[in-house]
Amino acid sequence: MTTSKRIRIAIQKSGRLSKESQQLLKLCGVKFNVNEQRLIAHADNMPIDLLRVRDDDIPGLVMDGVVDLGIVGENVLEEEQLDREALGKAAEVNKLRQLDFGACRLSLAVPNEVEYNGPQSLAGMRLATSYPNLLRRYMNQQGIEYRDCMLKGSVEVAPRAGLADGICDLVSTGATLEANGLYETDVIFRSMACMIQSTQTQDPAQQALIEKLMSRINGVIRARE
Ligand code: PRT
Ligand code: ZN
Repeated sequence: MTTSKRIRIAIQKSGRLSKESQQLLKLCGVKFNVNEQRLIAHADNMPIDLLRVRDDDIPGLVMDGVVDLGIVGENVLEEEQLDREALGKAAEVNKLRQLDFGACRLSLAVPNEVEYNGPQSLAGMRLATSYPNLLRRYMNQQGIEYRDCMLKGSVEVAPRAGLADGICDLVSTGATLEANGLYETDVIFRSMACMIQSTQTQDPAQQALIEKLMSRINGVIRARE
């Protein structure tokens, strides 16, 4: 694997995807050491640089061609695509494959005391979310009017705090909903981590390296199945 131009891969700096993203690359033979203070980690044995950023920044960095590859949740990717489409901005990426970690679902949930008889029960509610575009798409498909309340964090406490009637948030085990006296009513999006590529990669050596890396990723994931 030799090429003059290094490829850049954006991964989550710290959070639910960071360990597994790093581990996957290491299992593919990419040797690097992460310095917690540094944004960039250079691989020693391949022309690959890792860019460690907030997960929300990853789709945009790939869409703008700032980095070649990114590992991000499909939820974050889809939300950013809808956001950019609404603004008429470039939103194209090549989704190379779904990965085998980061499983979660984006769901609607309401307080235990609220009765739910189908999506119409949510009509007129104020819903707290960090995913306004995915929420809007679902509610429009269902033909339900609602109001939103944008929160980047602490979404699950919004109903108890009197900020919202229900929420639209990520769920994996359901423990957070339960701890906050909420129950899940509608699953609106199912998500895994995925590998995305910029549509702007042109250098054939870089493309060859990306293909080699993806074939190793396929092998690692197949072996774990
Ligand atoms: O700092 P940065 O912006 O990079 O990180 P972040 O805080 O935005 O994201 P992070 O690390 O929480 O999640 C990164 C990605 O992991 C998400 O975008 C999803 O693709 C994926 N993922 C998988 C999850 C979960 N599972 C998950 N359970 N992301 C968040 N959660 C949260 C959820 O928001 C809720 O607060 O966990 C809680 C619910 O979990 P359960 O198990 O109690 O249901
Ligand atoms: Zn984030």
